[in-house]
Amino acid sequence: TSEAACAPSLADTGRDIAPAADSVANLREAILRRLTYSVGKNQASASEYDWYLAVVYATRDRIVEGWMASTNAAYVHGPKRVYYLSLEFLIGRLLGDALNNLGLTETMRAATRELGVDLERLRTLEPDAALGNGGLGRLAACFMESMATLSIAAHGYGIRYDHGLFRQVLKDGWQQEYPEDWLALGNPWEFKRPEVCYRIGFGGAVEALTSPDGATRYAWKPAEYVEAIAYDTPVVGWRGAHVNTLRLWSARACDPLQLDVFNAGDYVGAVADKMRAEAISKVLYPSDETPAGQELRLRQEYFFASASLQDALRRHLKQYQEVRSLAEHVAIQLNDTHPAISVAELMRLLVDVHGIAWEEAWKITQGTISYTNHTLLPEALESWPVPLLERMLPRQMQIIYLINALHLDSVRKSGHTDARLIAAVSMIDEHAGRRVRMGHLAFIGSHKVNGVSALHSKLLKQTVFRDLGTLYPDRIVNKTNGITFRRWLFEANPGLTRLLADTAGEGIYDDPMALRKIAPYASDAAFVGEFAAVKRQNKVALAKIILDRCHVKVDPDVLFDVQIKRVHEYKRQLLNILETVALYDAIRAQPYLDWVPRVKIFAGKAAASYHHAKLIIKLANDVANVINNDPTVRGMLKVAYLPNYNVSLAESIIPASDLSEQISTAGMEASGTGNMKLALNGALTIGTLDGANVEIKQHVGDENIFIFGMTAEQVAQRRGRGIDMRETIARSPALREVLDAIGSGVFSPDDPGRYAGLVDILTHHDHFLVCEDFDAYYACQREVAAKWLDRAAWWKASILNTAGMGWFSSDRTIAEYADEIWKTQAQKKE
Ligand code: RUG
Repeated sequence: TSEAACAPSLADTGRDIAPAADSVANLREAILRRLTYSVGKNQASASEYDWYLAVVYATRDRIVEGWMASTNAAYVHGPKRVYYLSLEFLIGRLLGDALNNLGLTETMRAATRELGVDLERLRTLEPDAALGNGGLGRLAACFMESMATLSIAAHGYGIRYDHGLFRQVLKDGWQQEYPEDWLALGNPWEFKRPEVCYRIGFGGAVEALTSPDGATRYAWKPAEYVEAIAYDTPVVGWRGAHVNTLRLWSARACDPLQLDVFNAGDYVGAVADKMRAEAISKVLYPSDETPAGQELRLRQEYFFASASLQDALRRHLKQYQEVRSLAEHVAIQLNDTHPAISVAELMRLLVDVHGIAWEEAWKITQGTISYTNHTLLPEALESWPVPLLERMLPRQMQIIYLINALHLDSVRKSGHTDARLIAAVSMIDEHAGRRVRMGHLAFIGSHKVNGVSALHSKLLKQTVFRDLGTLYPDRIVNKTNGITFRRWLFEANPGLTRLLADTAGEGIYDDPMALRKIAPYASDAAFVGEFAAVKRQNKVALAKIILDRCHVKVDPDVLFDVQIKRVHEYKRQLLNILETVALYDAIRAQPYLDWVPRVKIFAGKAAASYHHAKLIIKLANDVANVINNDPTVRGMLKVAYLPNYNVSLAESIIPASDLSEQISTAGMEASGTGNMKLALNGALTIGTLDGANVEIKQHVGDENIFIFGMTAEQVAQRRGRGIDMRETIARSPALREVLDAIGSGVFSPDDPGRYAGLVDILTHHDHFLVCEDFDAYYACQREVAAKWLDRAAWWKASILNTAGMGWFSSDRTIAEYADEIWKTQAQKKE
């Protein structure tokens, strides 16, 4: 397909970054053996997909021994183990990653060439493993790779969804969702472990049992059981030195069917229980920062938390023969509130199953668990109705009540009796029907709670966890997110990687801070020329993808202005669209001016139920239609909305970007990680002082980033004055004109009223302050254009972005977690 033809080439460095001992002949023979004995084909009859399978198996074989060695060494040397519990892992493709980390890319390329197959084409046959919605899931995938790279004995635990994030199709500009089927042809990376199987209970009742010594024990008798079956994927670190496991759980009914019902002729009824059980791992919830609010979601959360904890305890018992020392040897990280039920479940397992006294079990739980918060948005902070928890997880609800009672007792004992404070720190929210605040449960059950950027962690202390933070002042810490440079630089941008290594030395492969060494070349004409040539080559490749998928022809020499992320009001794609329309108006009004030609590139999915976000996608496409077909703009401005944004598409867009749009309402984006990937690849950021933008500014230098708009404090103040924007709009003729045009149907002649509601919201209830920031943003975009015209200044800033981004390696982030939260070190050599 043309998709294959347009994909960036696999670590096309001309040499293996981390050369391995394997020879081309060895690999060629290994592929052929796998083709014959695992795929069951000969060379003459093998399809491209058969070759792909054979190549993956041959690659995987080179990981497995290291995997076993790492696993054994963890038992022998006993480093503290880390369990990373995440409902999402947004992995993408694995072949390029594995080859790159093993140092086998070029050897494999040569081996496949000798067999008459093209490695690039094979690579594009791999479906993206999209078991996540966005930044949170991608962060988990980067962390897995960094933990392996740093030789930390870690397991990732999550759910093996049959269907990951939906496939987005744009039909007449409207988002349509289709199920994605990444497992349709099997998954050659994973190992099914049918023997690793846990029974997960739901519903039923709790029985109090009094033992002969008079003590009361509680036994949960679930009404229903579902089995959790493990599937393991090895995660190989940089240079292949250490391999960890990503263990994903699949749900299976205890009985495949009800035979009596089947024999009575009710074939559908006979498998109803099986369907209900297996629905748990059917689909990833397509929500990002919006509450799913579904019972099935809670079943998913408990299912994977319980299976993972049972598995961790089993491993601990095997190694240490008792559970009391758990906190000494195990760190469990909760990735967001989704696994927060783990606090109650670990208590249940320790107290009810392993017979540990409550106080000791609580110490163990708190000592073991820590929690990462990823959002301040109130609607994304999970809470579950008490009656639902009571019905689905009755023993866990009892435990939550008891944890809460003891917690509130200790609050009162420490002298805090104020009713407002007690209500605020209680795990039970009494406001709108009784609900359990899962963030509070995670906070109280953890020894450390972290935010994901300096600003976010500061705001956590001031807002959602203000009162809890005051009671436990040492608990909240910051761990600014990071990205793995192996995927987001070495693999996604091999041309740039080669240039950086040639200039700054091979040290950049192991020490991201060594990127600083290219700073002195930021004005060196020869280096700038090569840097620009790499960018141009990447832009040519992206232009092909845009032509192919959007039918928009773009000139690779224009400014590529990129906003790629989930579509959400707080991320303010709308602000970008309004500016696009204002620029369109300005170009038409004064066509003779020296406009900087640019293409606005958008990509991103909206949650299926988020109608407003879907309307924003439609607006971007409507605006694109009008502008791209208007001869008066003469290519000065184009708009392209690339459908079905995923990890692989990001790998093509990011190396080709000139300008990175990070324009969220200040205080609302916890961190962002796309901002880091783009800046690392030399895009200049236009952004607000939000999330990790603040730290990116510190690292790349104030003069190499475009900052505009209100700060988080100013946002709070502005909202305090109300969010009616009529006066603001009245002061801005450009904004008025844009809103009039959109609201009156200039971009939707087929349905002139389509955007009347949207404009009405912006005018009267502009919670995300799009209007208030509009003028500053428009002005800042003109500064961008001015800088673009000064080519030397632009390239200097671009190079200094790449040079300054070393700190944002996820290796640094993971090292901080290991030191300050998990208290673990690299595992000794296998
Ligand atoms: O929105 C946040 C991003 O700012 C952040 O970079 C990412 C990783 O920390 O997590 C995102 N996020 C938050 N995704 N889902 C949530 C809901 O809590």
